[in-house]
Amino acid sequence: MGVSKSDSIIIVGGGAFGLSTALHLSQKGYTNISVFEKDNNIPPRFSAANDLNKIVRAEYEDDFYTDLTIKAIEAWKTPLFAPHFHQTGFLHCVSGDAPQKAVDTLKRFQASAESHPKIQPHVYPIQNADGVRDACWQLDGPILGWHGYLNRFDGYAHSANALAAVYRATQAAGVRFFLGEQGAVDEIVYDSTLEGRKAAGIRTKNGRFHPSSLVIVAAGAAVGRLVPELGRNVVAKSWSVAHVHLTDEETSALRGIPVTYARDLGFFFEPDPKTNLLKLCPMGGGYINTDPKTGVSHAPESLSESAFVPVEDERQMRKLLAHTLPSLADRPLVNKSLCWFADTNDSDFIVDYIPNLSSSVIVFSGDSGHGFKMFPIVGSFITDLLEAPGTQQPIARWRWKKANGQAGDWAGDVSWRLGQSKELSEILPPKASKL
Ligand code: FSA
Repeated sequence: MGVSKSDSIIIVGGGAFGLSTALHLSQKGYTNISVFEKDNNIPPRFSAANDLNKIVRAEYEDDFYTDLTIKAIEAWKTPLFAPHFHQTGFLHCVSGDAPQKAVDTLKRFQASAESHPKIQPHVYPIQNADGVRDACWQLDGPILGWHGYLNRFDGYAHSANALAAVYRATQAAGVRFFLGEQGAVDEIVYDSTLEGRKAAGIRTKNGRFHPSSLVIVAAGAAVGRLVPELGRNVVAKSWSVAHVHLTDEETSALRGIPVTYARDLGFFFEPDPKTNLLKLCPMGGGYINTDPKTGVSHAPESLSESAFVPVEDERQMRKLLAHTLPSLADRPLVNKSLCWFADTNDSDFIVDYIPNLSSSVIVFSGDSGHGFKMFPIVGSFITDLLEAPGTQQPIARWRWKKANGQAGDWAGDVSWRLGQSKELSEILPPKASKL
């Protein structure tokens, strides 16, 4: 049982989970790896990680993910990843208007950071606006009622550049890449033999069949189309992203600021020195795109449908700037988009074989908006699964779950989010579909 080092392994998806899997498989000596990606470029435009940056926050309400992130941060400091990791700190607060839920969540994160021996020495409690200014003098707004903590152990990663680096490294290691028309996977092809049903390989949209011993589906928010068995266990969900375009001087003045987050408003990052873009995200319950026929949410096929942010999110991002960097609060917001993730109701990843297919298909999904920080190590979850005794994922929380009937709106129940999910159709501006 199990794949041998020379068996053909197909990875569907050239985003964060797919590329990291290719890297870890090749490092473990697997020699016959192919990545299929529907975009004609890596980083793919469909990948949530094709982005300027993502928060790398170690402290969780749950030590399991805290410990994993500490491992990931160690790996972020190694030569392949270090150029893309910026340990600027994480200023984690609530504003004076925050609802109790946000305050309670902040307290749990702070308690986690302050109780972990590796993180605690880097944590500085912040009582008020003066404390925020002490932590980051550039924040010259009123910072009304802000309190929380600064964690210097955390920071952010330049996610698009990190993907590009791993793409180059895996190509150099002999991983084959099928991109664009060659790489758009239409279906997993199954064979029924005397021993049972089993994947024989994949078929691309241009009609070509590629045989393989193992198919790993790392297709992010698009997983549901290839693996309908998941039902509503993975919900394609999106959050707004926008940027302010700064001058060279403004970028330089903001160099080194921590990732700044008021849990009730949203967050922003140090501006990128190459593009002078400062990325902003509002807090919210996210947006889903439920197919009325199946009840399952998928990311829209066309990128233009996601090339906007709802007005209320724009208002909230401006409020965040008015609190912190008021000179930017009325600037144009550029490169607006909805960033699609694969969400699960417990925010746990799914790293497991699809049952009853003789261990021939693995689903690797459910990033739930906190997967990218694990990029340097996330592919090792697959090599660990391949090497685990038997065919069951030893980590219970990452196992395949029976498809349940739960709708996609559990945002209100997830402790680290505020607000309910809305349907994309409710927020779509009339012109977006014509872009
Ligand atoms: O692990 C992290 O701190 C990243 S959270 C970023 C975020 O935008 C969430 O704020 C949001 O609620 C959703 O989960 C998507 O990811």
